[in-house]
Formats: sequence, C-alpha cells, structure tokens
Amino acid sequence: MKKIISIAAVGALLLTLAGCAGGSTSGDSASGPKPVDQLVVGFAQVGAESGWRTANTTNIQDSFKEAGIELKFSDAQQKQENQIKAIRSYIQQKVDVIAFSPVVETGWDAVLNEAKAANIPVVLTDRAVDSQDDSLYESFLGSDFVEEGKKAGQWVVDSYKDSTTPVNIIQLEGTTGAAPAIDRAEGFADAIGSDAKFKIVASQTGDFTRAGGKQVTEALLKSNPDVNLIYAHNDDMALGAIEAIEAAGKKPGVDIKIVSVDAVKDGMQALADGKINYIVECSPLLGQQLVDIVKQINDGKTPEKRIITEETTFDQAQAVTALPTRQY
Ligand code: GYE
Repeated sequence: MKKIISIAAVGALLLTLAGCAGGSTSGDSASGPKPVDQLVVGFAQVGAESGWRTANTTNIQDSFKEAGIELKFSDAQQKQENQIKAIRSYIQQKVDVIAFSPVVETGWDAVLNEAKAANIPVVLTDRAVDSQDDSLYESFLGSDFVEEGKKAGQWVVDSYKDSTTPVNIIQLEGTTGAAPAIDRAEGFADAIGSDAKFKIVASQTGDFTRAGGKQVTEALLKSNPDVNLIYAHNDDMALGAIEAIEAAGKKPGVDIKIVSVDAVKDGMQALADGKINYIVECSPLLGQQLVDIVKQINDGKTPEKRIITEETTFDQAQAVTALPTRQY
C-alpha cells in the first residue's frame, strides 16, 4: 500500500514539473499571439560609430514607440563581447524577440543556440552572420552590400573609361570582419577587376568612423602621393578623408576623387559641395520593417528569410536636388 502511495506521489510531482516546464516560455505558439502592447523586444545595436548608425538607432526606436511595443536597447560600442552580453541578458529577461545588428560576421553560433534553446526568436537587422545553421535566426533584414560595392566600382569604371593611365586607388575599409566591410570590398574589386589600369595601392580599416578615415588617409597620402581616388566604405570615413586631403593642401573631389557608401546628410552635403564625387545609398530606415517582422512572429507567421532594402545612387547634381527632403 505504502509503495502504491509513493509511486502516485512521484507521478504527481513529475506532472507538476512537466506543467511548469511547458508553461509560459516566450515564443510558445500554443499560447497564441500576445496583445501587441505586451510585447517586449531586445535590440542589441553595434554602437554609435557613424551618422548611418545614429539614424538607424533613432528610426528603430521611433518605429517601436509608434507601434506601442516596448524596446530594450543596448549599445555594444563596436565590441562583439558586449553584444553577446546584451543578447544573454535579453535571454535571461525572457523578451519575446531579440533583434541585433552583428558587429562582425563570425562567432555567433553559441549565443544564438542559447536563444534557440530558450525559444526566443532572433532577427538580424542590417548585418549578416556567417553561420552554417540558418535556423538560428528567423529573418535577415538589410542591404545587399556586395551590390553596393559593385555600384561604387561601376561608377569608377565609367568615370575613367577614356583614361589610358593607371588609376591609383586607396580603399578605406569598414570594421574588420563586419559584413559591410567584407562585401563592399568584394563587390568593388569585382567591378574594377576586369581592367588592369585600376590599382588598389593601399587598403586599410578606418573602422567606419570619421576619425579613423582621417587618420588612415593622412598616413596613406604620405606613402602614396600619386593617389587618384579614394573608395570609402562609408560617408563618415570619406568625411575624415576630406579633412586629411585638405590638410595636405589638395582639393577633395578634384585632385583626389572620392566615392563612398551610405548617403547620410553630411555625406550628401559634401557631395553637393563637390568634395565627394559619388555616393551609393544604404538606407538605415529599417525600423518599420522590423516592427512588421516582430508582429508576424507574434502572430505565428513565418517572415521572409531575407528582406533586401531598396536603394539608389547619387551624383553631385542629384545630391543638390535630394538634400532638402533627405530624412537622415
Ligand atoms: O554603412 C556604416 C555603419 O552596417 C550598413 O555600418 C551598416 C554600416 C554603414 O557604421 O556607416
């Protein structure tokens, strides 16, 4: 009799434990959609390294505010370890969705597996991760950086099509290991690769910052006085390069041509002023689309795995026309 009672007691205990474990885990589809105003999203941002990033942060925060969804925000100051810590803390807080813009491409599998084990869906915004396992995230929303690099390179090819002399190019790279730095270099190299007159004489990282662009250009102009063109992976580094070129007594946009990526206001102003020659647009306005993805996930729908941002290009005359209504 005693034995039967204790077996029953153990059985009851197991049932209780199973009930707890199956309870209210985030993303548990059995519990159905939450009211939107009860959703909590954790967003792990790269940092505040550029005008693009500031515009991206503001747009994401505004979009979530407007949607009535709580957004927890963290700034990783361009350090992967800070971003991993932020994601772990969002997992602990049991947020409904984690979104992040990975500072570099590799090294995410462990923390993303932790999110998966906790049943918290992850959305990549802006930058990609390099992982074999694409079940670690629901959707990747952002630009096609290879295409951006190709557009920059194509402009170079077109602008120098009649030139028979070598075109010496300095490349200011974005953050080492970041998707936009890797892909913009690849697309550009691809576009200029078919003509041997285009020579990348130096290529160094300026970490996507104005100070970095200035410092690297200062040093590289000394070792490469015969440079014709600078390709900057973002506007901020191009703006730093302008300062370095002027300090060296040369005219940016004339003595040394500049092509960059982003089309943020300060970049567009320099383009309109003739100090930059061409800009490939990269839109930071990802907030509304991220809100839509979060709502889809909450509704139990499967968002598109890859959503590519639409973007254009600007020459100097187009910058003059576009500037007054530019949002960022
Ligand atoms: O081009 C640059 C920023 O990841 C697309 O990061 C983004 C890039 C952007 O620092 O300005």
